[in-house]
Amino acid sequence: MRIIFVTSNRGKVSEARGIFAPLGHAVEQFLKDGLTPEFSEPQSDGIEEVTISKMEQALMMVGREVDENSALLVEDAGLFIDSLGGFPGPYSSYVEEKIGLDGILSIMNGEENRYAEFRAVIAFHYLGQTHIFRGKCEGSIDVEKKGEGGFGYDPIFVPSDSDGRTCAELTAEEKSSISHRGMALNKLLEFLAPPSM
Ligand code: ITT
Repeated sequence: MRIIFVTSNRGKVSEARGIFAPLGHAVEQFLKDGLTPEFSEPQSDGIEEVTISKMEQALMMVGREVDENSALLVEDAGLFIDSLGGFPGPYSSYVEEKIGLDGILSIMNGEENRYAEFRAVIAFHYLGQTHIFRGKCEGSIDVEKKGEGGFGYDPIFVPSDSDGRTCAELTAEEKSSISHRGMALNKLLEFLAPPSM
């Protein structure tokens, strides 16, 4: 199957490729006139609502390119920090752009409760129907940035299921095996090819 991932984020695309390519599904990033698309994201407390809005926009952008051998994929993700009441959550992209990881680290300076979780909601549109899958990854905010891999908040996020390394210090395979996106994409894979009994 040809999966058209409508996103401006190359990191998301390469993680999806790592999961789908071994199973023979091609993941391509949608480009309009050679450029990655930009979504207008509704101001909303729910990443599910944002994902649904992204799918509506994606369907308009991609239009006739979706045939019976193609599917559309969009995703909204966010980092929810417990001591900040779930901030930045749905505003993660904006906050990363405006204050960056250093800004989050300084807001968290001296905070003992460092619990946080990544959440992802993906929408998959195939044969005229949209299906929703969710994933989450629990962990904590480190006191400094570590690692060169991954993208976004990975250098400051330590998943509970790892050995103390940040997501940016994990290999792509290690991150996908425990990440919010990996969990949501694996649910999608099961939907496409349920394990035989
Ligand atoms: P699209 O909306 O175009 O798909 P985006 O990067 O704006 O791309 P989101 O709206 O989902 O994506 O924003 C999520 C924010 O959370 C953004 O700042 C990402 O860098 C960050 N993020 C999402 N998944 C992440 C991950 O697995 N590791 C680290 N940061 C992540």
